[in-house]
Amino acid sequence: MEKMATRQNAVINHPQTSDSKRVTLNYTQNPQGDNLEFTTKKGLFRKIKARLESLSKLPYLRKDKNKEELSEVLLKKGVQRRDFMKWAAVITTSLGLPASFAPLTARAAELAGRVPIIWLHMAECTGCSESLLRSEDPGIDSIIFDYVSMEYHETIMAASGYQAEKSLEDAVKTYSGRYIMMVEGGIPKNTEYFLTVGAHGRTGAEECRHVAEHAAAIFAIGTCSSFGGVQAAAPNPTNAQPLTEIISKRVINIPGCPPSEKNIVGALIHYILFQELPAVDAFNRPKWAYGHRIHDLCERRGHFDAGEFVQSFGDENATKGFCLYKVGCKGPYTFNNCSKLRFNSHTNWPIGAGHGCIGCSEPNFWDTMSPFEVPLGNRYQTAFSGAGADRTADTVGIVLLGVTAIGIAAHAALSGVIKPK
Ligand code: FSX
Ligand code: SF4
Ligand code: F3S
Repeated sequence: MEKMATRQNAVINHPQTSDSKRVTLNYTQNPQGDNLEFTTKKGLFRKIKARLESLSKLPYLRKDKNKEELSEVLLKKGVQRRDFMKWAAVITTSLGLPASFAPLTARAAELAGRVPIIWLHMAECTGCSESLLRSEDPGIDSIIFDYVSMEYHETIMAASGYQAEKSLEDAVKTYSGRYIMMVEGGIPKNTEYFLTVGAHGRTGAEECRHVAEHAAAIFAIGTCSSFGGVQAAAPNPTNAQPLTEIISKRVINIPGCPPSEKNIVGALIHYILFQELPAVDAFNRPKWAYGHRIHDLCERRGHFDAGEFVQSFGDENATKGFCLYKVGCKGPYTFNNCSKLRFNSHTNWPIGAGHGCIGCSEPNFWDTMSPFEVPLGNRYQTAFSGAGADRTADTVGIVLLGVTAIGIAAHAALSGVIKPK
């Protein structure tokens, strides 16, 4: 806890843009959990460039595809270089890097075919994979994910049964110590009856432990592997657990049900750029993606502050785009970047579409945030045992947050009286 506090207190500055100043990357840490510091912005730029150059000397790994460069693949899909660079600029700023680093981000994406990934499926709906692999009108994120060296992924691989097990073993052996492990889904613990995988019926937990042992970095993709997810909701009949309860190595959580494709690809790009894990919040979520509250960057926030609320779905206030708090929006208790990055090629996001945030990137949201179309309001203290999900990425101000939550409830209740429907 003390370590966590020290780490978080040290995270203050955004990267400096002046070349003469030290650069503290508040979104990147070394394996010991210290924030990375560089003498200058140029020094950081050079370091990343050198890393990418050495990565470029490694062989391109994909055996099943011809050795096209990413630029060619993008062009074939109708993506112009200019659009690719725009994408790189968005990812660069999302990662908390200076805008001038966009060419490095683009280069990292081009080198993604040299980084082996093993993706395991546990108990889930495959929505996380879907988030990336949508076949209709794939965005740049999807194309890049199609371009990486995915050595094992049950949804998209041709092999099955013994052959699939062999593929997994081959990948673990060949890329031991080098591959990125991505896990989707909750994992039943201490049971041999739920979630057995493959021809030999290995349990999901056994498979995770085995693959984690030789992984260079481990990402829990989605709320299920980050926090247990829907199958861990009460009464959790299969004793589904997050990945952190199954393995002892450090896990970076990329929650969301499903997580946005930008957060998944961003996690990969961050790792390629730094070969370090990102700075995380109290729930092991990268701060670059989960450092802001939905409520604070919401396009309807002005209506919340003005006390203008949708009272029921389909009412006149809904047509005016008023705040969704009273129809259950959990944006005040949820940390994610959906309002900025949006979904479906940046077209929209849940609140934009007219439904409140259901808190899908928060731990145990199925239990703590439901019923989804009813405000937490006074249930807040009981729902979170007074601990408060409404914490910032850096601090857990229980008292302050309790007041905030009550303030929200009171504000909403009062404005309902004062403002005409
Ligand atoms: Fe589904 Fe993934 Fe939700 Fe879980 O996403 S979208 S149930 S987070 O593990 O497939
Ligand atoms: Fe946006 Fe929800 Fe906050 Fe209203 S309560 S401002 S809809 S996040
Ligand atoms: Fe999930 Fe809320 Fe975003 S429901 S997708 S965190 S708006």
